[in-house]
Amino acid sequence: LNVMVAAVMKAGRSLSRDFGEVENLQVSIKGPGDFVSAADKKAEKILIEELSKARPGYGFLAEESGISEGTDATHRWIIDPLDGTTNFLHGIPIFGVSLALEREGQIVAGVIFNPVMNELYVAERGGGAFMNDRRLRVAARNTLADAVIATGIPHLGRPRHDDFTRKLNRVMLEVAGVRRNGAAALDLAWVAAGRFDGYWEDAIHPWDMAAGILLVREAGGFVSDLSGGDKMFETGGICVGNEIIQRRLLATLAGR
Ligand code: LIP
Repeated sequence: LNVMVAAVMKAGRSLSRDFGEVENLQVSIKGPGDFVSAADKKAEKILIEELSKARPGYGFLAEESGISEGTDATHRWIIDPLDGTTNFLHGIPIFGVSLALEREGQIVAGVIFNPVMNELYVAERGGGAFMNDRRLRVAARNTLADAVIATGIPHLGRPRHDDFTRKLNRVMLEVAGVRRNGAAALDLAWVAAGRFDGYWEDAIHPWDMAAGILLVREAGGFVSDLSGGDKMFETGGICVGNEIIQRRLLATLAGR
């Protein structure tokens, strides 16, 4: 965890500096509605350099550079150097670095850092979840009518728009409020912190969710894919909350 925190904070400080001069950054388009900037690339380079120095041989799954096999087949870093790229490029201070460590296919540590809000989220399997050293618990609200639920809205070039609006309609009618913050890793961290009561999204990537899944679980929350299984990475779908909210949200999404 010390290695992870040091790497994430270094990458986060780099993002902070670039955020101050966001209008001068080089931006390229990966696909419709999907951007990458010099800031993402710089932060990813910092993470890969720091982590390779500290743990030579571990493999990587990184948003910008993809998969690289390590000599150590049991460990893999999962990296999103800048989650919330669109926010970042619009000067919206809701973005962060997300880093998880997988051991034999299981997420064993996760760190998420929002450098603007100076919030550092840390979780280790079996060791609890923390934000700036404060222990986290998911919210205790147990009816959807009291719940604030976060989601992600598909953008240009993303599949399943109709499916999303159907699901949103069902949820809207049941809950106290719906939010769209634009950074999946932070959405998950905010569920762990009890700010959001639940969160669902479809068509996101392992790097958006790996660290956040562990944070939610270690904060006492429940996590599944959109069918109630554990194929979040494979399907890109995720639904989280405390035991009751997670179950009710899943049922509402499915129209039950
Ligand atoms: C983004 C997410 C956002 C989600 C987008 C995208 P990026 O990640 O965190 O909330 O709705 O589809 O995946 O591209 O900024 O790392």
